[in-house]
This record gives sequence, structure tokens and C-alpha cells, in this order.
Amino acid sequence: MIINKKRMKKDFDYITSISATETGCTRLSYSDEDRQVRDYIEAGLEEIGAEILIDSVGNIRAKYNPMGSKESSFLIGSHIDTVPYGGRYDGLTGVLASLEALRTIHENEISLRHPLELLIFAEEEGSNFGVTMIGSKYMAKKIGLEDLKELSNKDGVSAYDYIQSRGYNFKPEEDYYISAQNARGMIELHVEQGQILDEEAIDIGIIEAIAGMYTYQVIVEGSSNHAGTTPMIYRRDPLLGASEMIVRLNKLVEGYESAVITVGKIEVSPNASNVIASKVVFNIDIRDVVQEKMVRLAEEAKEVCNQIASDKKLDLDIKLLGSSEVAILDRELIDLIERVAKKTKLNYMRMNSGAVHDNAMLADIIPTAMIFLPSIGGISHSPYEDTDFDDIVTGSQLLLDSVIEYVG
Ligand code: HGY
Ligand code: MN
Ligand code: MN
Repeated sequence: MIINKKRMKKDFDYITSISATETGCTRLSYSDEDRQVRDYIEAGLEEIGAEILIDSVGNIRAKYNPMGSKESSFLIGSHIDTVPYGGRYDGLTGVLASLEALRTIHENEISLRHPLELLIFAEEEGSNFGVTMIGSKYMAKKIGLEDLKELSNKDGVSAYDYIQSRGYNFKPEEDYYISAQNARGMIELHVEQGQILDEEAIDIGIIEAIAGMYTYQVIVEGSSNHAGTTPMIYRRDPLLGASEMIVRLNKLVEGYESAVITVGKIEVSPNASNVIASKVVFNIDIRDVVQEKMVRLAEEAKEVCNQIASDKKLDLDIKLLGSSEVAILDRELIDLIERVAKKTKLNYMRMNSGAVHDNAMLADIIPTAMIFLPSIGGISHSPYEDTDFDDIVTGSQLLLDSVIEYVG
């Protein structure tokens, strides 16, 4: 049973042409571009008789159950939203591989012991509200609708209001939440977004652990004043303080083996070249695959910011925007994927994921596993993100063969 490369490529080329920007892929959840892609994929799922349900925050659940099995479902899928000016492969590759697996099963009339469900998680990237994996956290009951009131987009509209304004009706009592009773497990296929597989010329990564993550918002406030008339010794400059914090945070992480710290988002007010800033807001993204080290690093990062703020007599507020624990993936599922990879003579390696992924939100509820594909040059979250389409075909075939091995 072989997946159909031509059909996948047609889907991929059409969907990746839908973007809000010329450069890279910009397809935020709840945007018009997101709607266009959802319509296209849902039509493909309806063609094979999948039952499609959309929950309050826009997660898509497409249940393929031709035998009317009453058993719990096996899950596949990923996300279709992107970072601004992002790549074409992050998320979408896993969704298209899953769609192709369902189509191939359908056209070969394979009878399955369990229903299959293709999940498309909303707001995985956090591009609207600054917090990743809103959809999968909601499906895993790690956040509720009320939590959406604490998050807002760049226009200051709360996630709670914005998602409803984009046509999603909040009906939490009817929503489908993942549980050990209704789901048997999940395999998510994704591009690596790092350079290990590409550098080692290995086709497949089988993931053992997914990094945990903390996202903090740091607000530094000082005294705004005239850039020309204010002597240096009288200044309380929050941009100077924030800059020192960012340099010191990058120094701090040198003492950790697998942790990473990133400040990728910063806003300065009033952001005028002849005005000493009044306020700086920046996010800190902290990750590690060792939970206790990530916790320690986060505490040290907050201490560094507090120390610099008090030395420079600046006001400081640090708020945890979002977090996810390190996810240890399921041994049995990993071994199954490895057996199938060996049987089909693929060159693969076991590895960890520095990127976070939706299935990590389910890993403490059901068995989950991931299949990685090489990212050329290890580039991601960038218009230069690239993966060889033959690698996508190889990975999609492994996903299909692993699903059949598990529920066929
Ligand atoms: O940030 C991440 O790791 C993921 O790509 N959202
Ligand atoms: Mn992703
Ligand atoms: Mn991503």
C-alpha cells in the first residue's frame, strides 16, 4: 500500500501558495488564509467520509471510521498555522502526511480495528497571542476558555474575544477533550527544524523526548526624557536595563548542557531615537529536555532580571505567559516505529526535539510518538526552511505503515 506522491505534492503546492505575505509563509490561526486552507483540507477529508468536528478554539477533529468501530481512536495530525514569514514545512508536512495516510487506507479499503482521527491543532505557533500550543493545551484540558482572557493579540484584543470574533462559538460542554478512554495514542510527523538529520544524512528521526518550555513576559519601566538634555548619571533607562538583561541571560545558559534561552520579541515605548525610553516589554523563551534543569534556569533568569533592575533603579514585572513540561514519549510506540523503519530498511536515529510540538501536550494522557524528517541546513521558522519532497514521501509512508501496524 503506497502513498500517492503526486497527490501530496499537488496539495502541498496549493496550500503553501496561501500566505498573507510574499516572503515566506504567514498563515496565522483564525486568519482568512487559515480559513482557506481549512476549507481545502476539510473537503479532502469529507471526500473519504471522515466526520469533521471543530471545537471552541478551532481544533479540527476528522474521524475516519468506515467500520463503525466503537473502539477508541488512534490519532495522527499536526498544525497548519505558521510563524510570521515562516517556512512551508513546519506543521503542514505532518497534516498532509496524515491526510495522505487516510486517503491511501480509504482507497485500499483497509479495515481497521480502531477509528483513525486526523487532528489539526489551532494556534500551535502562538503567533497571535505569544503562547504556543493553545489548541492542543485546550484539547488536553491544560487550559480552559477563561484562560484566553489573560492573553491578547498585538491590537490588545483578548484571545477570548478574538477567537469568537473569527466565527468560533464557545461551547465547552460539547467539545472533545483527549482522554485515555477516547484515544489510544498519537503519532505526529514533523520536520526536525534542526540540523542533526541533515548533517548525519539520516532520513528519519524517531523522537524520545520533547523539550519543555517557559515563555515569560518581562516589563521594564524607567524615566523617559529628552535624549539631548538629560545627563547620563540622571537616567533610568529601561532599554539599557533590558539590553543588559538579554546579554546576561545568554551568558547564564552557557552553564547548561541542553538548555536554550531566546529573546526574539521586544517592544520599546515610545520608540523614538531622541527620547530615552519609558518602557520595554520583551519575552524570554526558555527550553530544555531536562525538566529540573529548565526549572532551575528559569529561576536564575528571573533573579538576573531582578538584580539588574534593582541596580539600575528600574521597575520590573515578570509574568509567566505559558509553559509546557518536558514530554517523554511512549516506549512501545517508539519501538513499533523503529521495527517498521527497520523492516522497510530506512536509515533512522533516535533523538530528542528542541522544538515543542502539540503531541507533547497529550504525552501525559495517552501514548505519543513523533517521526522527524530532515530540515535542509537545519533552518526553520524562516522562508528558507526546506525539506526534500522525497523525504516527505518516505516519512509519510513510515507513518502509514506504523499506523497500520498499530491498528490494522
Ligand atoms: O516554538 C516551537 O518550538 C514550535 O515551532 N511552535
Ligand atoms: Mn511545528
Ligand atoms: Mn513552529
